[in-house]
Amino acid sequence: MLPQHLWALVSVASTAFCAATPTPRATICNGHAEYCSRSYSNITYIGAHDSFAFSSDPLALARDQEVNITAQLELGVRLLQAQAHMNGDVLHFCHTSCDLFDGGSVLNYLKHVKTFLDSHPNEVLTLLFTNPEGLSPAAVWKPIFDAAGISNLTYVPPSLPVKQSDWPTLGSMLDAGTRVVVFLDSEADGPDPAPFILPEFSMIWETPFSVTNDSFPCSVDRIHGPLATEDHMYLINHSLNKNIIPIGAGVIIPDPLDAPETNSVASILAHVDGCVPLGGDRAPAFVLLDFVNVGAGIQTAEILNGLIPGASGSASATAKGASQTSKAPSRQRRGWQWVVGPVSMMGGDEFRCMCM
Ligand SMILES: *[C@@H]1O[C@H](CO)[C@@H](O)[C@H](O)[C@H]1NC(C)=O
Ligand SMILES: *[C@@H]1O[C@H](CO)[C@@H](O)[C@H](O)[C@H]1NC(C)=O
Ligand SMILES: *[C@@H]1O[C@H](CO)[C@@H](O)[C@H](O)[C@H]1NC(C)=O
Ligand SMILES: *[C@@H]1O[C@H](CO)[C@@H](O)[C@H](O)[C@H]1NC(C)=O
Ligand SMILES: CC(=O)N[C@H]1CO[C@H](CO)[C@@H](O)[C@@H]1O
Repeated sequence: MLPQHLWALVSVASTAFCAATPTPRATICNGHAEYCSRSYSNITYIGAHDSFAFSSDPLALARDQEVNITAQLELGVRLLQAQAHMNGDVLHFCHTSCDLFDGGSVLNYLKHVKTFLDSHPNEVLTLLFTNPEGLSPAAVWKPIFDAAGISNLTYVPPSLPVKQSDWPTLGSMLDAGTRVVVFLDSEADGPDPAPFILPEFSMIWETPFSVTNDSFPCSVDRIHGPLATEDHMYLINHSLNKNIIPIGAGVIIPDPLDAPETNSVASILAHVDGCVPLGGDRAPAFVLLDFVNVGAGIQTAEILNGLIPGASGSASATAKGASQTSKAPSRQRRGWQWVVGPVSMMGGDEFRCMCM
C-alpha cells in the first residue's frame, strides 16, 4: 500500500504527463479501430463515379448516381470522382458537357464536402477529379479549395510520386488533420501545380473505362512512370454501361437496371480477382461505382478489408489474402479465392452485427 501523499504525487505526475501529450490520437479511423494503423494505400475504398451527376429522375439518362453527395458520403463512400468543365467563367462539374448534365459549381460541391468533413472528424476522404480542359491547378483549382475551406485539410506528401508502400497510416493522417487526399488526372504535374493537388497516374493506375462487358476483363489502362506498376495503388472502374445505339461508335450510358447485379459482392469480387495479379497481389485501393446506393459496395469493401468474412471464409484470411494458399472450391488465382455464398445469403442486420 502506498501512503496517501505518494498516491497524490503519482496522480499529479500522471495528470501532468497526460496534459503534455500534444494531440489526442485517433482511435477510430474511417469507422474502424482496425484501420488506424493501416496505411492509407492498404485500404479498399468505395468511390462514387461522377458523384455530382445524381438525380432521382430515371429519365435523366446521363445520371450516374441516384443520391446526393452528402448521402453518398453517409453511405460510406470515401472517394468522390467528378469531371470539371468551365461554364462561362465558373468551374462546374459536368458530364462530358454542361449541356448534358450540369452538377453545379465546384465551389458549391466542395462546400457540401466540407460540411460532411466537419461533422465527421475521423474520416479520411479522397477526391479524384478529372480536368479535361487542362485548367491550371494553381490558378483555377486551388482558389476554389481555399474558398471551400478544404485546402488546409489536405495531405501534402513530403515528395512525389509516393510509392504504394510509403503512404502514411490513416491514424497519423487524422492526428495531423491532413485527411483529404486530392488527385487530378491531368496538369497536376504540369507547369502550374498546387502542392496538395496530386498527379493521379504517377501513383494510381486504372482499369479501362466505358466498359460494356459485364465480365469486366482486367487490364492496366492509364498509368505513368517512373514508379513500377506494382508500386502504384489502383482503381477499378466497376460500372457497366449500355450501348443504347449500337451503330458506329454507339451511345453509351450508365445502366441503372444492371446496378444491383453490377454492384453485388460477387460481381465486384470477380473483377477484383482478375486485377489482383496485376496489382502486386493486392486488392484495389479504389472501387469506383455508379449508383452507389444500390447493391453491396460498402459491404464488399469491408470484405476486402478483412472486416467481415467473404474471402476464403474468414476475415483474417482476407487480410492476409496474398499469402493465403489453401485450395479454392471455385476459383483460385495466385492464392486469392473468393467464396461469396455465405455473404450474399446474409441479411442486412447480420452485416451490421458483424461490423460492430
Ligand atoms: C441529400 O439527400 C438527402 C436524402 O437522401 C436529403 O435529406 C438532403 O436534404 C439532401 N441534401 C441536399 C443538400 O440537397
Ligand atoms: C484550417 O483553417 C481553419 C480556419 O482558418 C482552422 O480553424 C483550422 O484549424 C485549420 N486546420 C488545420 C488542419 O490547420
Ligand atoms: C468479355 O470479357 C470476357 C473475359 O475477358 C471475354 O472472354 C469475352 O469475349 C468478352 N466479351 C465481349 C463481348 O467482348
Ligand atoms: C492490404 O494488405 C493485405 C496484406 O498484404 C492485402 O491482402 C490486401 O490486398 C491489401 N489491400 C490493399 C487495398 O492494398
Ligand atoms: C466507365 C467508368 O467508370 N469510367 C471512369 C473510370 O475512371 C476514370 C477516371 O476517374 C473516369 O474518367 C472514367 O469515366
